[in-house]
Amino acid sequence: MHKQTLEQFDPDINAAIEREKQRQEEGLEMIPSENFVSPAVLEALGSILTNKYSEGYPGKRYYGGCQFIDEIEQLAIDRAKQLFNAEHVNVQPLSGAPANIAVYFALLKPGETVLGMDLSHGGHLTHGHPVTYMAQIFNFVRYKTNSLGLIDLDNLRQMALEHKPKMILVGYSAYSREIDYQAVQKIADEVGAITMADIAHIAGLIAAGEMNNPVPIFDVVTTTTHKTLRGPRGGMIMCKEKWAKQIDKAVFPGLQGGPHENNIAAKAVAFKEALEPAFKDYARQIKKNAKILEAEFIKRDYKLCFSGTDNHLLLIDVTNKELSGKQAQIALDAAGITVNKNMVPDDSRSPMDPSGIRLGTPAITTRGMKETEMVQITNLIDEAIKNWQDETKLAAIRQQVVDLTKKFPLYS
Ligand code: DSN
Repeated sequence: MHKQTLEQFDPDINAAIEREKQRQEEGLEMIPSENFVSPAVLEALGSILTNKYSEGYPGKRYYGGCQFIDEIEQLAIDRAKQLFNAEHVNVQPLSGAPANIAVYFALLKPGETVLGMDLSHGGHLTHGHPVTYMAQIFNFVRYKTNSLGLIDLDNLRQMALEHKPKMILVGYSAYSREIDYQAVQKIADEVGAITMADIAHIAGLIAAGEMNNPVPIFDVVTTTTHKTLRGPRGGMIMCKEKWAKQIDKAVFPGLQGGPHENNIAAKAVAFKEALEPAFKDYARQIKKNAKILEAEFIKRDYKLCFSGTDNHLLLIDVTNKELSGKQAQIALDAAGITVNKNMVPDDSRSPMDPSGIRLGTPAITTRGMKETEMVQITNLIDEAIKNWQDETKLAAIRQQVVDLTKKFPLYS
């Protein structure tokens, strides 16, 4: 093999990475599912562990030479157990979607019914949206939030009694409120359903004790590790010991091949970070920052879905500002502020040009931004939305964004 650096061997890729680095440094990253990992996480991710095959689990591998890999994967498992108070953990899922799919295959037979949240009310594609293959295999019945934007537990119970689901699924990707897991478990017990929570968005807040933890209550909980948990891009499944064998078999050999041990090592590093007291301060600040945004947007007459936020994200219907979610996303991009267009509950518009934008505070909080910056950021977003057709004004806002981000350097 050659021993040139990336810059020497592949200047094209190197230059594109540098440009992306500059974009991250100089922009306000407000997509609520994104974050910035620490240099230690990056180092583990880019390590020589990527060279090793290790199908199987610690102590039970199909390949030789796994003694150090076992050590690393076991550390990741042990730290995740401590972080979430879990009985059993599988750290091998490559990301959130395969983690969810593995759970369905582990615990359901084709045709069985799952009660899951409607996508436009905050659910996720992998929770049974008709475009997914899972929707062809299992029978997903969708519940919705009520007019206040809350999960209507009486309605959920009625639907559970009517449809007799094998599984009830909670945990969302565009929902901003707390979830009463005890109440959902009670409904599941009444109809004999398995409980599953997908905590991908809020895992970091849960780990820090800032939101309710379903892990000790529910049968199975999936998450990604790269959102509020601030680890590498990847997935994880936690479950009660009684489901451990089925879950592990579904991940490997049921769905995946060799685990990505560089990724698992980076997960272990992120879990160590999340166990530190400083992570609790981080999670608390994520929520505080989101609350400031909530108040500031309400002051400026923005329409917040679900009547506000209890976590890290806000879903805003921007149509009262005379533009669509797509137009808002494009304007904000031009201003150096990254959000994503998003459906709002019962949206009359299409997913490619919906009524809303979804934004959140995990990444800007990682940079160290606090209350003062949140007010400033709301002003910048409001200005960009008001002037969404004015390229000169958007460019001027972008300069203010660059000036702001310079005060909160990331990797430089
Ligand atoms: N794509 C993720 C999000 O942005 O919420 C969920 O998978």
